[in-house]
Formats: sequence, C-alpha cells, structure tokens
Amino acid sequence: MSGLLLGKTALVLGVANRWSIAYSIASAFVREGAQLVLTFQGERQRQTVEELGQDLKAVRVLNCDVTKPEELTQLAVDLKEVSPTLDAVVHSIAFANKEDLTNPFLQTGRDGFLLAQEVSAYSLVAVARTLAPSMTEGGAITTLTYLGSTRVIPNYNVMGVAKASLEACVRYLAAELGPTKIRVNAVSAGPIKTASARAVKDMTKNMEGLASRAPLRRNTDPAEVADAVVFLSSDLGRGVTGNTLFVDAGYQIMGA
Ligand code: NAD
Ligand code: IMJ
Repeated sequence: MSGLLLGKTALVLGVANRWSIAYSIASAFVREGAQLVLTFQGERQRQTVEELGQDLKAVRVLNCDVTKPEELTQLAVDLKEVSPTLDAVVHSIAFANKEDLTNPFLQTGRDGFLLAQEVSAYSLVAVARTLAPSMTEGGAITTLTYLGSTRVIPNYNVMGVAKASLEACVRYLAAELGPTKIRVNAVSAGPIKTASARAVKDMTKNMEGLASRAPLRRNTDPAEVADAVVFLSSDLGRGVTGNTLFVDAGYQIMGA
C-alpha cells in the first residue's frame, strides 16, 4: 500500500458482485488507505453487498437506488454519520432494457430511451448535486463510460447515446464544480466480463479480436481501471477535470 487515499472518505456506487468494476475500484481504494462506504441497489442486493463490504472492510453499506430521490437524500444524511466530509465518489452504474441492446436502434421506444438516460446519465447529476455539499474540502467524482459513446458498437445502441450524454454531463459538472475544487471525470474502460457484459452476444469472440488489435495486445484488466480511478481520486489527479481517460489497452487510438 502506498497510501494515496489515506485520510480520505470514499463512496462507491455500483457494486453488485465480485466481478463488478466498482468492486475492483473499492478494493484499490481500501488498499490505498481510504475509508470506504458502499451502496447497493434495493433489498435484493443487500446481503451480497453487505458480505462484500465486510470482506473489503467497508465502514458502511447503504441502500441507494439512484432513480429514487428520497434514497439519495437519505444517503447524504447517513454519510454525515460516517464522516463530516466526503472526498471521493465513484459512479459505476448503467442500465437499459435488454431488448434495447438487441433490437435495431431504430426500434428504441421513448420509455427505454428515457430509462437508459435516467439511470446511466442523469443519475450522475443527481448524485453530484446531492453529495457535492458534503465535499467541503473539494474532491473527485468519477464515472465509468465506454467507447460506444462516440463510435457505433454493435448492439450498444441506446447505451451509446446514454454514455454520450454521461460524458457531456461530466464536462458541465466539472465546469460548475471546479470553483469548489471538486473534479469530475470519466474513465472509459475496454470490455470487461462483468454481469453487465456477459449477456452480450459474441462477447468472448469480440474480446479476442479486440485483444489482437489493441496496441498492448490484450484485454482490459479491471484492476488497471481501478488504479486509474485511484489516480483521479487522489492528489496526483489534482490538475485533471472534465476529462475522459481511456483505460483500454490503447484500443481506441486504432483506425484499422
Ligand atoms: P455491473 O453489472 O457489475 O454494475 C452495474 C451496476 O449498476 C450494478 O451494481 C447495478 O446494481 C447498478 N445499477 C443499475 N441500476 C441502478 C439503479 N437504479 N440504482 C443504483 N444502482 C444501479 O457491471 P459493470 O460492468 O461493473 O458496470 C459498471 C459501469 O462500468 C457501468 O457504467 C458500465 O457502463 C461501465 N462500463 C462497463 C464496461 C464493461 O465492459 N463491463 C466497459 C466500460 C464501461
Ligand atoms: C453492452 C451491450 C452491448 C454491447 C456491449 C455492452 N459491449 C460491451 C458492453 C460491447 C463492452 C458492456 N457495457 C460497456 C455496458 O455499459 C453495459 C451496460 C448494460 C448491460 C445490460 C445487460 C443486462 C440488462 N441491461 C443492461 N443495461 C446496461 O438487462
């Protein structure tokens, strides 16, 4: 441990299981000395995330469905009990209806479009508005995005549009929160086999092709995504805000 986050309190939203990118981030945060708080999405996830929280030595595990304003308000109240100030927030949350990730994009209905935007993009704004007042010493808000925001990736569809929106939210939030020394960034991860990616058709085959074309000739390890989030959340990242940092073995630079 090098203690990059010693003395800092960090909130990580989006741990569902051991394979979640948020779990790798939480684990790296603890390694670097942060006091960790986790959230789970509704009672169905409570037991699993509480157990993971114990393994990680999280100081608190709290309920928060980001589509419920009252749960966000309560989260801010409960966090105050843990620590008077909050230093780092990680938003590792996305959702779209399964059919909108398989049907042609043209068939995306209004409800599915709005659901993807609400959970995957607007929730960052809601989280920032609710928690920024607790970040009295400044701090960092970091979210997770994917290349499908700027390139057409088969089946990513409505999620690609939501990620484009998320990345724009990062820039507008960074501009407004900068004066209070709160930085806002996104990390764009290469494909990782999590619950949110396993359902994708031909994922294993696509990841093999991708590894063969990426400059580093391999896929993305969640631990290296986590270390990038540590960097952004630590004092080392003090000059970086409003950015999207690619942690994808270099894949996104390639033209062919
Ligand atoms: P995951 O399924 O482990 O995590 C997604 C999380 O979103 C879950 O914990 C789920 O509970 C949470 N969530 C969904 N709706 C919610 C709501 N209403 N309220 C609160 N939480 C809610 O999958 P993951 O791959 O770890 O995804 C985390 C983030 O990383 C997502 O934003 C995803 O788009 C992004 N990402 C994933 C990959 C990949 O290949 N796995 C690549 C780039 C970016
Ligand atoms: C998701 C769909 C299509 C292609 C995809 C992905 N590729 C990758 C992902 C190529 C890497 C994973 N990803 C980056 C995501 O952001 C996933 C989001 C997601 C996944 C699901 C699956 C189950 C479900 N709803 C989802 N909502 C969002 O019901």
